[in-house]
Amino acid sequence: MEHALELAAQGVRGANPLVGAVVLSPEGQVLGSGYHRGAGTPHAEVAALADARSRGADPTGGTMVVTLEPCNHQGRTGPCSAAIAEAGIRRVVFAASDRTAQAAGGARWLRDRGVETDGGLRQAQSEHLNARWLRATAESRPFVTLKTASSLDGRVAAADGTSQWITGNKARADGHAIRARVDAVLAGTGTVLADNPRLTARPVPTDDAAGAAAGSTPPAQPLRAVMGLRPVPQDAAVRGPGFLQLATHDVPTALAELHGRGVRHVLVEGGPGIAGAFLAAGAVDELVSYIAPVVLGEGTPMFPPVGVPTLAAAHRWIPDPAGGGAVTQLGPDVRLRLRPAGDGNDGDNDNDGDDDPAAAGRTAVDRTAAASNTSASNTTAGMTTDTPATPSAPQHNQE
Ligand code: AOF
Ligand code: ZN
Repeated sequence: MEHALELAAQGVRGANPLVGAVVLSPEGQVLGSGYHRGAGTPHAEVAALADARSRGADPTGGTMVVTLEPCNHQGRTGPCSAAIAEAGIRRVVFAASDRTAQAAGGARWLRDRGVETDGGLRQAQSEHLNARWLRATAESRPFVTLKTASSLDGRVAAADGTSQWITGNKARADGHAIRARVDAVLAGTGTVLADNPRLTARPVPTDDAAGAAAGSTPPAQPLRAVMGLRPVPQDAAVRGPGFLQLATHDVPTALAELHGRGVRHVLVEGGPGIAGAFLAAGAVDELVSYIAPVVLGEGTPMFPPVGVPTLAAAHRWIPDPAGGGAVTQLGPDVRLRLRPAGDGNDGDNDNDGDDDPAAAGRTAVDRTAAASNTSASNTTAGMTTDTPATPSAPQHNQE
């Protein structure tokens, strides 16, 4: 199970949880292993069975060790429960139960067919790994990835408002690759009015083979959601099939509407007002921050005031190694992948050294109190406005 958990962490965060699986022979030898690589790709159990077969191994009579109870539903892929039964697996050991309405019940289904099942082994680690996914699921809202692209000094536009391009091609290509695997991309009306972005996923030419390969197939297109009350011009580039306006300033309302349309992973990318609103609402599950080695000195900051009057109230983040590393160099730029601290998902006991004692003692409630302290002066990017502190400035270096 420890190995399955390590495998799980190689997956990419989003609509689905991180799940890893190992198939053992009746004698306890590893026959194959796998992990889930994101929504629409094979589930961990199916990947592990395929791995075993590709090595010429027969899983009949063996044991499936998996970090999540096998799903019992036909979703984007088939039910793992049936795949496990068909493979002749005799025993399933899993960590956490699947409590989603759609996929739950796999262990029972297997038991009813004579497969021995044991749940709860390393359950806390599995749930810790997927803490924010579990939270988003429990709140019936999409998993939220916030993307920022800034200068070294945290600015998304120069003093004159120019913002294209702070980061280089590789970082931009990476951002487009995220767009291609989310269900929706969200920006504020301010960004749409200032920058007229398309918000589509497009191949960005880079000079390496991976970039060329990515450019050979048209990427899947996310919904394009624009949040805010100001009208989106009829000739805005974001319009067309797949466009929707979320006519609200309230983050939970916007997320509920997206969820109702089947969105399970939303990429929030602009501008600072929207970023601040999601942060203040505690609704950022993952932060992907591209940082360019550029100093601007002045210009639009990536976040507006977010209710942090003192260091102890800071929004703290923890490097997230899932999906291939918390820190990645992309050409001249750096990508940080971070998960929020202080939300009940730290204070962990996984010995990965990522516990943050300062953040662990601070709760979301403390932060809410800090936010309301400054909201009287209307400097916080709360849920009552989507306009950043500098509404006339372009808000993001995006297309
Ligand atoms: C598993 N193994 O590796 C994962 C599971 O839409 P789908 O078909 O991709 O199903 C997604 C749901 O299946 C997800 O919400 C969660 O309940 C479960 N994820 N289950 O047996 C896996 N990723
Ligand atoms: Zn499954």
